[in-house]
Parts: sequence; C-alpha cells; structure tokens
Amino acid sequence: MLGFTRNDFPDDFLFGTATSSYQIEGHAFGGAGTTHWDTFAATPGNVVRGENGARACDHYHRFEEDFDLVAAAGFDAYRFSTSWARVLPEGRGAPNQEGLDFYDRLTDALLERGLKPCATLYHWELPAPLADLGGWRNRDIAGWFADYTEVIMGRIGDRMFSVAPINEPWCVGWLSHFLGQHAPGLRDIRATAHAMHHVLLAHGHAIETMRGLGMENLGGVFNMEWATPADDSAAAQNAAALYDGYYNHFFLSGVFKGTYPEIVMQGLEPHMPKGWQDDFAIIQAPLDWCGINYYTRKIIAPNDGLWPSHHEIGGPLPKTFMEWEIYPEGLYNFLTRTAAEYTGDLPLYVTENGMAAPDVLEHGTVADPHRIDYLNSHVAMVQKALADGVPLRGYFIWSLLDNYEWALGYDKRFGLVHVDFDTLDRTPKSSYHALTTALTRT
Ligand code: GCO
Repeated sequence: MLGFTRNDFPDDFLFGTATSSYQIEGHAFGGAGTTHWDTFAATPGNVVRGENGARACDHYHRFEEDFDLVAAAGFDAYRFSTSWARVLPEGRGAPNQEGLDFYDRLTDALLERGLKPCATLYHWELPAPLADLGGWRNRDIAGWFADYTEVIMGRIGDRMFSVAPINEPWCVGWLSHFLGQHAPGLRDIRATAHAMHHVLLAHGHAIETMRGLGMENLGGVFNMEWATPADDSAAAQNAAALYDGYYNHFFLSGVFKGTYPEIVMQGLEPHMPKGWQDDFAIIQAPLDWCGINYYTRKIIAPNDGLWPSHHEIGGPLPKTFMEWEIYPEGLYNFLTRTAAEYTGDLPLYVTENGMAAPDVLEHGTVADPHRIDYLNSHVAMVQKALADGVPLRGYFIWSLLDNYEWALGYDKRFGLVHVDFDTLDRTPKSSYHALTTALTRT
C-alpha cells in the first residue's frame, strides 16, 4: 500500500510518469537517423551485451496502449521526449515527415486521454552527423539545436503543457565527456568544459526560440545527487563540496545566477571555450519552472589523483538494483535548497524519481513491494517540502515502462509496468496497482 493519496496534496498538484524516446520507442522504426547512442552501443565494451534502442519497447507502434495505462492509473501528466534524429535524421536540413507525424499523433493521443503533455527536446540521442562535427564540443550546436526546436515545436508546441529543452545537463556534459560512460564516451577535460557550457547555451537558445513561437510554461530539468563527505576531515568536506559543485550547482548557477561556481572553475577554467563569460544573457533566459531529477546520494572521499582528486566509496544504506543507496532525505534537501538558493517562488517539479529492481513476472503478476517502499519514502519528503512552503507543483515517477537503461542495457527494470522484451507484453506491477488506488479521483 502507498501511504498517501492525491487527497493529501493541493488540488492542482500533478502526478505524472516519465519516459524518454530512445529508451522506449524503437529507434529502428519510422525513418529516424543514426544517433551517437547507436554507434556508442555498437562499439565493444560500452554497453552491457551490446544492447541498443533499435526495438526497445516498440512504443513507436504501441503508444496508444501505453497511454491507456498512464490514464488508467490516474496520472495527470506524462513526461516524454522527442528524438532529434527522428525529426531531423541528419540533425539539420530536411525533416522526416513520418517522425513529425508520429509526435503529432502522440500529442493528440495524450490529450484525448486527458493527459498533460510535458515534453523534453533532448534526452541524449544526438544525430550521428552532428556528433561527427564535434557534437556538444562544437559551439554551433546551440544554433543546430535551436533550429531543431523550431521544427518540432512548430508542429506540436501549440499543445504542450510544458517543455524543457535538455534532460540532465550533467549527464550530457560530465557523464558523457569526462567519465565516458555515456555517448560519445569521451574522457577529456577540455571536451567536458566545452560540452558543459554549450549545453547551457543550447538550452538558452531553445528557450528563446520557443518564446518566439509564443510558447509558455518553459523550464529546465536538472539531475542532482546529494554529496556526503566520507568523514569529518576538511579534505573530505572539500571533496564533497567539489562534487556538489560540478554535479548540482554548476548548471543551476549558470541558468539562475549567470555565473559558474568558483570551486568548479578552479579545475575547468583553463579548458573553457573562448568568450564563455559573454554567454550568460542567453543562458539566463527566464524560465517558468525548474525540474529536479533525484535518485540517490554519493559518499565522496579525497585522493591524491588529478583534479577533481576524489572518488566515490560505498555507503551503508540499502541499495537499488543500480547499486544506488536509498536516501530520501536528499530529495528534501534539494527541494528546499533549490528554492532557497536559486529559484525562490518559481514552481518546482520532481521530474524524475524511481528505482530499478530485478522484477520478475510470475503467474501473471509482478510483485514490487520494494518500489512501493521507495515511492512512499520519497513522497514523504515531497510532502515535507510542501509543508515547509516549497512551491512544488508536481511529482513524476521514472518510469512508465521497463526500458533501455543506457550503458546497462535492458535488465535494470525501472518501470511501473513490466515489459517482456521477447514478446513486448506489458504487465502492470503491484506498484502500478497501488498508484491507481492512490491517484484515482473519488
Ligand atoms: C535520467 C534519465 C533516465 C534514466 C534514469 C535511471 O534522466 O537519468 O532520464 O534516462 O533511465 O535516470 O538511470
């Protein structure tokens, strides 16, 4: 049982679930162009079992059935992303009409079911021809992204409830260019500094483009991990502060304050693109809301290595199938801190929260009491933040379906709905049924 119902929340508080294009659609269908995730996954050693998003959940052909499930659970809103390479197979130039038609039908299918469409324009599948030109390392990406924004939002922007340009700038910048764990798999500090800045420049240009189309309710979606120092030493405190700096503060600070944190610039400044200081007028394009994706915390210890001179160590808390510690307090900390330090009265949303488990289908049902516990403990923090006056307007669960968990392939199951990746059958898990009870309006 869930320990809450929607009656415990303000009337206009939105409950939603979130997905992303490459993780569910089936990228092989409908004339989409090659992305850097296709080529990253085709390179040995990058993705578990070499899995990719070619078929995924075949949402491309089954979205109506999937949206029936979203509506039947009592959700108000659905967060999805549009694929750049499906809309513009070459990244620029001629659109793929089939792709535009798909997102048009998808939008109407949501509206027909009374679901609010909440779009993200980029959830990591960069068209390969743009990756060839340097991708996020190339400043021109801000213009390419604005052009893509114009094409896709020119078609569906009139019906969106909300839009955010880029999902999780940290993942686009640091995870993909410094840690090399996501496409394009680089491990280069100059590439990182350029990508981290250009991703915000592209964000700002896309916001301006959508304002030009007359659109409203535009925001940003930032992932955050709470950083806990490994011990009480000053060195451990500094190590955690630096992690907090490049992970959590960097992007919010750029967008809401027009500056980057000093502690991060100590390492990145020599590698920044020329003239970066002059871009904040665009990066700071005013937003209508801010979204926070939250899953876990990390425990950070200092070391003698090269900057950033720290590493993660294992923690004592119970862990999800991702080996991520379950630390609900971090969500509360981020909601209150973001409002206090960055966004003030601006509406906040939890745009992603959820957990992976090795869920199995037995006798036609999938029992996931662990997920119900996870949701209970995190929603309690949402309620605590609301009680403190944080202007929180909604909570989105990652994810509707078991899906392609990037470099970890298909066995990290995050869904409220189980997917059999052979038959593609959908089976709602017990967490889905519990949510239906909690969310259905009575
Ligand atoms: C994320 C991602 C998802 C992941 C999820 C679990 O936005 O981090 O949006 O793509 O699947 O976070 O790792």
